[in-house]
Amino acid sequence: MRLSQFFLPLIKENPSEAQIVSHRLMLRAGMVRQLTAGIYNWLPLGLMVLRNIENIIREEMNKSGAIEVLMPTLQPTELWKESGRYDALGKEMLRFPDRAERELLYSPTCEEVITDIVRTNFKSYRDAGKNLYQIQWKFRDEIRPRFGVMRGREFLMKDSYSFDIDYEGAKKTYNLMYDTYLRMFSRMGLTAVPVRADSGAIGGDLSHEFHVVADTGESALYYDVAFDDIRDGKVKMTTEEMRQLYAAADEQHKPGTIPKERLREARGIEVGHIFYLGKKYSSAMNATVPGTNGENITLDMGCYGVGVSRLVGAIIEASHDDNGIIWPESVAPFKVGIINLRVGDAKCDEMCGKLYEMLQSKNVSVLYDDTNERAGGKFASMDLIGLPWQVTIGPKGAEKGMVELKNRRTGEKVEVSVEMALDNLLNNKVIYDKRFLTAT
Ligand code: 5CA
Repeated sequence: MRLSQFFLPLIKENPSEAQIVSHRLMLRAGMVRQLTAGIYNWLPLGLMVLRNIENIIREEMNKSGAIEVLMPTLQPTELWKESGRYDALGKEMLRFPDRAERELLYSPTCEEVITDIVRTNFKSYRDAGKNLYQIQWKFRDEIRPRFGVMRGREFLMKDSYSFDIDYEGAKKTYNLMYDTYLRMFSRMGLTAVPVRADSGAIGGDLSHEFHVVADTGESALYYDVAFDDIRDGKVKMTTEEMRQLYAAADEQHKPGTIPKERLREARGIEVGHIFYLGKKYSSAMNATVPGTNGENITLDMGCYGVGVSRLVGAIIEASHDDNGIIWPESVAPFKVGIINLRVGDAKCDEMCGKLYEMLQSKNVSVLYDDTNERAGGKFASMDLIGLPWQVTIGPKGAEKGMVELKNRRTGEKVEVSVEMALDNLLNNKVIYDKRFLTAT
């Protein structure tokens, strides 16, 4: 993408309405714009990150055997009367009549609809053991939408729902999701601490929240120091071992459960939440299948949510510096930014153009700053939007066929030939490996 043809409305000053760094940076980097309280437009750069996060989630869910569906954002309220939850969400649930005066609601979550799909389409115990998921917009009329996409009213969620024959099956699926979530968040460059949690209006008696540790987090976390050691690479553990460690959020914390010297307290952003639901919805809504002897089996359920749009903010909270965002490569909107320091200079234009085409032909996503802005402004913008790699080409270097390659995270810069820059970017060689640099 050429910057001159892209839609990237950057903001130089800190927007006064943003209280936390991720919200500030998302506005400044032209990723989102608020339409009205807690409801956001996603501009191209923001949408690219959102899609990348979605794809990681989709891949990991598919790997776990879950199957994707798509349910509507609007639902009839009858199903909620059947499940007994019509009043449970209060004013958070947005309801309105259609032209025939039938009451609809904008889905805050989908237990009722998916249970309805399953009860009408599962014919026998052989259909059970399935985990169905979607990535779809939700609406909750939060009293205090704040921190940008972190607590929105409209937000994107991955929600999945599993239907097993018995408790053993449901527990297995729950544990599989626990493992899947750790893998999924780690692919996004995050360390998520799973904590025992309250299941609130969703229900059930076993639930874990997955939190990204950040000072701006809305929840208080209490956890075993081992989680920090795992994050810092000091300790390796299986997820089975991790499940035995102490971790709790807010009111679930029981002081004195582990020795003081092992206890860590921090703030956390909840990016995922899994629930063992048991038969709460399946018995209320009669989701049963005939078993081997024709007996009626009420399905054993679980549900598993990920805050997809919230993750965009959470990743920025976990990965930024004073100059802007630092995208983990797995979710970056572009992998590489090319800065042409002298647009109009034949050599600069030619080198930039060649590099741009080469990278594109190898399917490396690249944003080429071919605008007439001053050098200082170009550097600041490129740092702000946080692409993992920057290649700067100016007249002096171009004369010798040299470019400057910068790693956004470490800040390290090296002057290398354009071929070597290309080799680095295509083969993921690290620029600070001095042996590699001197060998050529
Ligand atoms: N039905 C279950 C999961 S399938 C459910 O709704 N769980 S939840 O209420 O915990 O939401 C799942 C995830 O959505 C949360 O962990 C959080 O990351 C995200 N989320 C919830 N509310 C908001 C909000 N107002 N803004 C942004 N993300 C939110």
